[in-house]
Amino acid sequence: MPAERLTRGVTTAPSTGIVHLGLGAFFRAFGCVYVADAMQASGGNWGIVGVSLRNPNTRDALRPQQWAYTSVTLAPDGPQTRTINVLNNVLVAPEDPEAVLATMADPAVKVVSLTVTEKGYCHNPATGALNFDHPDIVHDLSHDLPRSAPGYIVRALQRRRVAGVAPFTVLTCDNLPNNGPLVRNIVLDLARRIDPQLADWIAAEGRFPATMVDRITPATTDADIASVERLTGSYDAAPVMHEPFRQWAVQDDFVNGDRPDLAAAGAQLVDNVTAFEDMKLRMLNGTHSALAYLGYLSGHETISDTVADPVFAAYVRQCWSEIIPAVDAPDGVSLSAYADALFDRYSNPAIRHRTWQIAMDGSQKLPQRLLGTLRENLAAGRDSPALCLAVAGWMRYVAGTDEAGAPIDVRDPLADLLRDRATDTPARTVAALLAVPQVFPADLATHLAGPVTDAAALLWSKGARVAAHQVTS
Ligand code: CS2
Repeated sequence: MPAERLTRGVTTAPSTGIVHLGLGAFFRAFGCVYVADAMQASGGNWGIVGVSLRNPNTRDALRPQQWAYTSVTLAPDGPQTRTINVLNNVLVAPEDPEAVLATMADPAVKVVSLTVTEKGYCHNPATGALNFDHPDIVHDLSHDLPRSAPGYIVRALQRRRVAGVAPFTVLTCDNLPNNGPLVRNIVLDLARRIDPQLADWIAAEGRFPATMVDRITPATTDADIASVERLTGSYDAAPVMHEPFRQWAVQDDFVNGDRPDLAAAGAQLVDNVTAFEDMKLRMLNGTHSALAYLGYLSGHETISDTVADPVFAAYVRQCWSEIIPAVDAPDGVSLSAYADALFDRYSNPAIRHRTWQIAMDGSQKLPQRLLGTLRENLAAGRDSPALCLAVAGWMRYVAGTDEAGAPIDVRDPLADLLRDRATDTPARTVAALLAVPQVFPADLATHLAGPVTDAAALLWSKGARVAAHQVTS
């Protein structure tokens, strides 16, 4: 007999205080759980309306469940499940942009949070500035009903200003450096082209706290859906699977101080998030990307499979030894203990986090994950052979063929351009890819040319696994 469908049942929905743009598995496994815990501890009207900016899949899966879903904590000693009941609705932006704007303009909404991935900010990753040539931005400049996340924020703030309503706080939860100031600049750039007075109002009244978000959340698979049905006895079309660990550092700067009691849920409300962000982006996301490219090229399907290979276990520790000198630890944090904890998290065999998933969108990720560290190491005269190999690994990967000659399904907004630039020899491929200004500022490219060409020569001739072994001292 088929299991019954999960539903919210008699649980009443909290009224809406948050709109979330980009409702993927990560935010449902992370922000929604913090908000559920905050409301359980301290109450408040912080129900969430999720917005999908692209496809209707999440809405269609969750609607028959009255927006309830299962969060599954994948501990090494077995899973734990919990029903999350903080969503009030899911809107699909391309189907009904007016409904999205009307909800964002509702005075009851105090916070608009975002996980739209790096590329969703429509900016130039190498400079952080809004890309006015981006097709969605070109569209949003001349239409009241937008397409892009920055467009939705600006047009909704425009409605609030006209109605005499205070702005909402924009709470970015993407893995970008200085994510609060970054999204503030992008929003102000766009607003200024639409209406300079609107931009002035946003600059004066708006708030854009920076955040550091952390919870490893692989994409949900059909096998996960079947296992949740076995565990809970109910069918859930869209559960989320995640590790036990979670960390959220949030700059405590909200319009009128209006926010859920995130501290009661275990978040760190701090004045300055930069040290947390740099540590996490460089030490976690930087090594995630390094392991993703080299692990994939070596035939490893997941991060836990990759670090179970002793060559890559040593390689990732070599990466941390190159990264740590370029990170200022947050007060009271030991970076070597942080690295040890990351190694344990990566090794969790219950987490099937595919190298292919993390390898996605590398052109948008490399600057903040690897290139900032490399820039500082170069300036300080420190060699970074393992990190240069990671950059070469990305180049080999985006060239589009694996070491056995099979095609790679490269997902990246610049995929075509990158594949076309990759050529016959490693040296020429490195030169052509270092000349992509969206990824490599020209001065950095000049300094990286030598060490990345050496790493590429090793990688192309010996393969990723042997190369990783050779750069590990
Ligand atoms: C990963 C991140 O997919 C990726 O690029 O590096 O999603 C990572 O799992 C999270 O940032 C962990 O907090």
